[in-house]
Amino acid sequence: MSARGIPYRDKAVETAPREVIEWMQLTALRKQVAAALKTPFYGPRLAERGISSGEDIKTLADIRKLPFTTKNDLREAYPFGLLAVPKEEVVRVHASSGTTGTPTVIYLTQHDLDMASDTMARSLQAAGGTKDDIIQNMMTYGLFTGGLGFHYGAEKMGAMVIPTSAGNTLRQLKFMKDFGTTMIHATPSYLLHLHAAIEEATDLKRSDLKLRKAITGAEPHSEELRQKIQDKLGIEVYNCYGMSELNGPGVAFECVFRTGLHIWEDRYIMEIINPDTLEPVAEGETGELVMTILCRDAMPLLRYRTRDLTRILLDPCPCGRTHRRIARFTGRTDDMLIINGVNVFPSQIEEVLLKAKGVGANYLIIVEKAGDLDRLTVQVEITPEMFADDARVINALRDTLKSEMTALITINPHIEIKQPGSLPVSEGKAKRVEDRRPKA
Ligand code: DLL
Repeated sequence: MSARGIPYRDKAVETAPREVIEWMQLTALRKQVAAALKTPFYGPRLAERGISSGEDIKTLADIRKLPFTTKNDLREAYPFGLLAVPKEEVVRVHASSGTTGTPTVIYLTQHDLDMASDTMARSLQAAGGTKDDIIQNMMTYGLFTGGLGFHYGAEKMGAMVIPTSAGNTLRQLKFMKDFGTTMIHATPSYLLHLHAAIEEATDLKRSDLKLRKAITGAEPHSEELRQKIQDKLGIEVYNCYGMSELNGPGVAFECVFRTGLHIWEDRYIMEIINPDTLEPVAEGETGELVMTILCRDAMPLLRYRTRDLTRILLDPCPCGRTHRRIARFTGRTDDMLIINGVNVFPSQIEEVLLKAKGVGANYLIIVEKAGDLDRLTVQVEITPEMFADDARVINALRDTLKSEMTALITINPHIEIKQPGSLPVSEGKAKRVEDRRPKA
């Protein structure tokens, strides 16, 4: 592709010299620290480190004086401990799974929402999206940012957005055909599922569709899987990374060259650390991505430990953007599972089991593929007393566990009740999770 053909939303910022990006980062970081000082959560933590004003950050290297923030910290600060503006200024809340029943929430002012949408629009334009696109968003609408977060960005770009949300594949296909959808947003596993549905459909051929691009993310996937989806659907597939704590999708995004994900460095400061020593790794080495958000007034987030493992790509991108790229993610440093794009912590499942009467000592969480999608099964040993009880009581326990888990993790598990002592007991640390899915 010629340099002239490269799409930008804001070329001056996207191709700004490194010194300019760093100046923007320093200015914004000082503002974020000043905002953080106003919050009940960060106030005392920053004071402890001798930081009493944004001006205490003299250079970008001073970021290392700031504390890390973790998902557990967000739980501690739930619901409003990180609020830096009067509550009346908040116009939107999003949330993601916490490690227990307490979710991690973010709040946004109207200005924050505009910035988040602009970041998403910038990402979409980098991938070649335009205002002429007809975009069907197949990610769940609600607290999850893949729905509304993406939607507002696509609208900001000026595209026609069809908010079909997740699931209901036959209706997805009907809309794709009837509206001439050119771009879709879905998890990688759903894209494969969609392809299988197109193959099976008797009243639809691939040539009936105008589809040219898919944006995919929310769960790990390999380059091979991208190729497979591209080949099957005959489209370009772009990797998009984000997390609700950082405003959702579009934090890092592939440009038309699709060789790694640009991080928008005027909106985020990235660090890659060794998760054991918490020290920075050498440039180009794999480590945990740590992010500081620079574009949010309502809720500052300093040095957030994403738990996602990646590395910085050192070669410049032919697109001319100066915002550095990171490689496809290789895993996480914690035990979070991503099941059909939904984050699930084993501790959330355990929390439900511990509360229930009649549940025994052992359980096993199994994640496997059922067709192209993921399936979650929880095998639960019950107590000898419960086992001796009426089948109706046992069925009622199964139903309760199923509905309580569905309420907490938003996906519907299969519950298999097991007799006492029937699950394997491992020596040492119990093995509670079996992820039987092929490696992404
Ligand atoms: O998954 C936001 C999102 C929506 C991203 C739509 C992309 C597209 P959370 O539910 O908070 O937010 O989950 C964030 O999902 O820490 C990663 O572990 C994983 N993840 C997200 N995108 C990717 C990706 C949304 N492209 C968590 N590759 C993150 C690998 C991803 N993992």
